[in-house]
Amino acid sequence: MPNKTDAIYAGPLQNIIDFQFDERVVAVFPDMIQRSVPGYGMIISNIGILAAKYAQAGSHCYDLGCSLGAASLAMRQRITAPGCDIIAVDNSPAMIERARELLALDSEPTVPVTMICADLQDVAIENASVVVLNFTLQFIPLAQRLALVQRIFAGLRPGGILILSEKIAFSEPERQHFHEELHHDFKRANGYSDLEISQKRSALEKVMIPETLACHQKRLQAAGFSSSELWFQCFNFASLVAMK
Ligand code: GEK
Repeated sequence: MPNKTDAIYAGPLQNIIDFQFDERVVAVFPDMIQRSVPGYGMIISNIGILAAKYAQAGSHCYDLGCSLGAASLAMRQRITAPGCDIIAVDNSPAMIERARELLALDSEPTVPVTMICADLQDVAIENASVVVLNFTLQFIPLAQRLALVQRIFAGLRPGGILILSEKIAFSEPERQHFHEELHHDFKRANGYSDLEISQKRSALEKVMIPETLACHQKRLQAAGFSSSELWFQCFNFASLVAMK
């Protein structure tokens, strides 16, 4: 399947239904995420670098909400610790089906990757050294986020890390406006029209809930993480690495 250009919200829509990770999104996903998330490619390659540093021999590395497995593939290329494997989870059957096809194209399999189609809430996290939530926590209901981060903390070995990337919100309206406008400029510069930007925003409104950096950091601390470092931010997109 060639990588198609995202035009899902290009025409005027009568009814904007809640965003879903279905076949239509899967077909355009690499294009959609590159043109929508500032620094996406850089974040993916640095997840590989972080995983190479923190993956411990004989441990599991998790990619929760893996979509097409970009972070798993980056980790797989870089991890050298012996006896590691990668467990990639997504609850969209269309995503996992395509992710498995892409994984099979990787001609030199090194670290084994298991792709699981499941709700990440139902997957045990154990003997982990690296856990990746790359733009996934924002889709988990607010009330369930602390328990999930606590479960990740409990499943990590000492010295293990959680890489948490999210679209973020700002409590001060002027800062929110500043970053949001720049993000829209980024999308316009990547060829999205104002109509596409506004229709996609409506589709995501109820399913993707961004929080402030302070809120994420407080939750990580409450879950037990000894520190969390902001290692990437561009406009309203950020990535933290939290250490156990
Ligand atoms: C990347 N990490 O390219 N259980 C499992 N998967 C879920 C759940 C859930 N409860 N909720 C949402 N997802 C990827 C990008 S995309 C981010 C992540 C975006 C999955 C959902 O099916 C989708 O594939 C992914 O989380 C979010 O590095 O598109 O903005």
